[in-house]
Amino acid sequence: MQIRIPRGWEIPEALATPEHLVFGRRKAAALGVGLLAAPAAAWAQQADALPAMRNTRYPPGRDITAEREVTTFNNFYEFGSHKGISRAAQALPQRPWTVKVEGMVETPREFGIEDLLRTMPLEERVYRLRCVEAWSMVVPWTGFPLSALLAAVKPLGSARYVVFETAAIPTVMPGLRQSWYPWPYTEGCTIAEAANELSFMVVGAYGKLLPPQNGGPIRFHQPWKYGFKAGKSIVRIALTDQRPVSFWERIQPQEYGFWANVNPEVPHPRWSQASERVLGGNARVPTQLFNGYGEFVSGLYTGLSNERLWA
Ligand SMILES: Nc1nc2c(c(=O)[nH]1)N[C@H]1C(S)=C(S)[C@@H](COP(=O)(O)O)O[C@H]1N2
Ligand SMILES: [Mo]
Repeated sequence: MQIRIPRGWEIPEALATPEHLVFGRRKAAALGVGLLAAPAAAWAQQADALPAMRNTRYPPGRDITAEREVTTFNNFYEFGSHKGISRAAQALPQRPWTVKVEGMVETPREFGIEDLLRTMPLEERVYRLRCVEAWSMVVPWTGFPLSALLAAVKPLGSARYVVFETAAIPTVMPGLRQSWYPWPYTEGCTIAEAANELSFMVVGAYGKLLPPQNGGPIRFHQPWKYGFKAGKSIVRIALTDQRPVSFWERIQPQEYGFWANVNPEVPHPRWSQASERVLGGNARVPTQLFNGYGEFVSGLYTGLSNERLWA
């Protein structure tokens, strides 16, 4: 079956994002102005629209989590080490925003977020996200395959890893004052994992631009790995031949490693990973190997039995 995915530039004019409005709304929120007048609020809602065709190759097998849950229960330590950071995160300016893609590539480039929205092959994917803390959610993300971005810079044959570096802006991120954390938040994966079709750069959720608390304007997601691998608000992607040591691995290497593939049979040192609480209720469901994405990714790990693949 052919799935036709609309390109960014095929978004109907009426639904395209008037930049000043989005920015204005964020700025209003950052200033604590709160709700705009009703007609302006309706406009602002439309300004957030980011329509894209759903790719049905990855059926989630569970109900989509309510948008309200996903946008108000977050891990984003730059804004504080608790789940209630969504309001504080509105202070993160979403425009202008650039992502450098550099290191071991033929043509290093700096992309403006608007260029990515216009030129990358946007589609919607409903993915499960399993946090290492044993909660999970199901989110309709809008984005594009990481492979499409890497193709634009042409990785060198010598590159072995992809490193994701996320924003660190002290004026708007109170969490950065917790100076014992190794900021900026950094994550990474192998080139083979990056090339996997599931590796997804996320620029939207629920048919709208990605809100800052979920990592707007651009984050990463590999749904077969624990959520901490999914760096938010990315500013730099570097290709390298050195395995990166990521944020959590630096803090607590016994508990959080490089691979962090979901496995219900390998407990965290302090809790079981056998089941997970689905956001929006107290129901627990069994956790699945590779978070249920084994058919797409298990082949990445053959011959790596000496590696600690599961944490
Ligand atoms: N920059 C940054 N990215 C981050 C984190 C963070 O603290 N800072 N937390 C991670 C963790 S532990 C999880 S579970 C997911 C949560 O994403 P969500 O808030 O959209 O649910 O983001 C990940 N990405
Ligand atoms: Mo997490």
